Amino acid sequence: MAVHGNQTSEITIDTAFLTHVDLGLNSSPKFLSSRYFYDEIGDKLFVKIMNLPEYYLTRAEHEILREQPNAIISALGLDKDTYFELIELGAGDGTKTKELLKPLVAQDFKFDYLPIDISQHALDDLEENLKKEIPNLSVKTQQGDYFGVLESFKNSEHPKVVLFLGSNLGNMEDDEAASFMEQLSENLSANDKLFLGLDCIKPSAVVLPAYNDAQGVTAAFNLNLLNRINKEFGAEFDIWNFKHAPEYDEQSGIAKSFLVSKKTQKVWIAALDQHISFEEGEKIHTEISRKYDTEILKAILSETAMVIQSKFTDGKNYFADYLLIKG
Ligand code: AVI
Repeated sequence: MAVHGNQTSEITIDTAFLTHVDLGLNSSPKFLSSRYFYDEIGDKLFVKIMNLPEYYLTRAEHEILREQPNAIISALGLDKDTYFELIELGAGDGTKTKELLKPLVAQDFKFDYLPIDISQHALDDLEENLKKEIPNLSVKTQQGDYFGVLESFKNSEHPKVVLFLGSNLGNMEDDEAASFMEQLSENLSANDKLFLGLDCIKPSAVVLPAYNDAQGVTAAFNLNLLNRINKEFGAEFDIWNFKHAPEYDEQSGIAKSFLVSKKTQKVWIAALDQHISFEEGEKIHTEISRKYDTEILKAILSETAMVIQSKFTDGKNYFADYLLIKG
């Protein structure tokens, strides 16, 4: 939808996001999805998060890929004479993936690397970087949403290895994760593989600081959602009137992030032509970061044709990359 603010400027409104804000802030309890964290500022804050001392996830998974590439390659059971497609869901900056790509190229495997991302900009940066670092790698970027692109490969007769790293599955509620895995499985053929990175259940003393760092970067990441609503929908959130509040339940392995209203207040959202009321201490649930163990993963996979073949962990057992095979 295009809204003409005046004769010279045109603002495009993300209607799906606006509908979500309307639904989430008019619900009780209030919620907003972490899917909307990732605007230009959110992307930059997430890169900072990945380098924070408290955010162990990226380093732990990088260690697995850096220390065990040959064990992973041999578990993939690839035949050197058979071409395969190496598909990555969510391109990122490729830092971790390069640990696999380099030995695959050096060992003369026949494959194309097909990173899928919604952002063409992210894909262009990745492609340029890979050209410099691994000149013999064949990269075919795929812009679009995961399932749209996977659907287009569905009938390819080539074996596929799909990478879904970074515990991104953890940002889904369990029912959503289960239907995501069902859909993924339906787009694969028998013997195709999925290499799935998941953060493991562990004590609160390790998990909570990762979502509540001393420098306040994660707080800024969470609060940026309100800034986004201000910019895109003419809202008047004063972010100083909200605070970032993460919680973690060791028993279930579920971390949740909230924005908590510091006082009773009403906030105007112009694009909704509405005031939203907050009580003092009222929470907006903004993110789930589920931690896994093998039993939980098995439950998520129960309606799919995917089975766990092997598991790779870092030295501290903080993170696990599971190799799944479609039966
Ligand atoms: C992208 N995702 C796996 C991150 C996580 O750990 O849930 C997003 C994040 N949220 C706060 N810090 C990092």
